[in-house]
Amino acid sequence: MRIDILTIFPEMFTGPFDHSIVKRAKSKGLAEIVIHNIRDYANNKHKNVDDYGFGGDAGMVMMIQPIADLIEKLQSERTYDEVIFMTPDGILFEQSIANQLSLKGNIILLCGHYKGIDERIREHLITMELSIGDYVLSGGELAAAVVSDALIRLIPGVLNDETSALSDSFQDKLLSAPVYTRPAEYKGWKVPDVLLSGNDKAIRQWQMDQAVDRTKKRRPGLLES
Ligand code: 6GU
Repeated sequence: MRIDILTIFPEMFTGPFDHSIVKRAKSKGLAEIVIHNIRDYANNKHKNVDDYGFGGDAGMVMMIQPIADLIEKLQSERTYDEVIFMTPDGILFEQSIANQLSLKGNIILLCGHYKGIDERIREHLITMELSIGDYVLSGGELAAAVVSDALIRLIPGVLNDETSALSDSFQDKLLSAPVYTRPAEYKGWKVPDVLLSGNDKAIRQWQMDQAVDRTKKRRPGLLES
């Protein structure tokens, strides 16, 4: 999978993709993330990427030309399955959407800023709009990093059996059961007996009960759907 991220703050992406599972996916050649600076495509003297909004509302709007030229250049080089705009008024990103998008070959993530981007970009160039939750971030960059991470760990071959995504919280609309490691007792804090019993069937049953119990208590809405 190739993810192209379009941003006016490319420096924000030095870090999030250089550790852990995403780093391994990149070094195995299973994921490629390419960061593009929208400002490099501005064809005006001052490399401006925004302008005053029509209609007199205070606030700057990201203008069409640099973004359109960048998207069109990328699309002339390869085919993209989705051109996604990261915005708080997009559809809510959740595990089922991550599962679907992880099967795609190439996607573009466009990060917005200021009051927004010229609506004509959304009308003519964007195929999907995603939000990561009902709160406002300063820009789409952190959201794009969240979405990229969630997709990349699902690419076949990225995770091994031990880290399998199948047991993730949300994969079966359940939160995960609690986990423990050695020591079996720490200053009187004990690991549940069943986990030390060696009874595999009883352990699986306990884990399922715990998952259902936690989901009922913490996220009852997940069980209704
Ligand atoms: Cl995708 N962008 C911004 N700016 N804020 C958000 C968001 C995205 N998702 C939730 N809040």
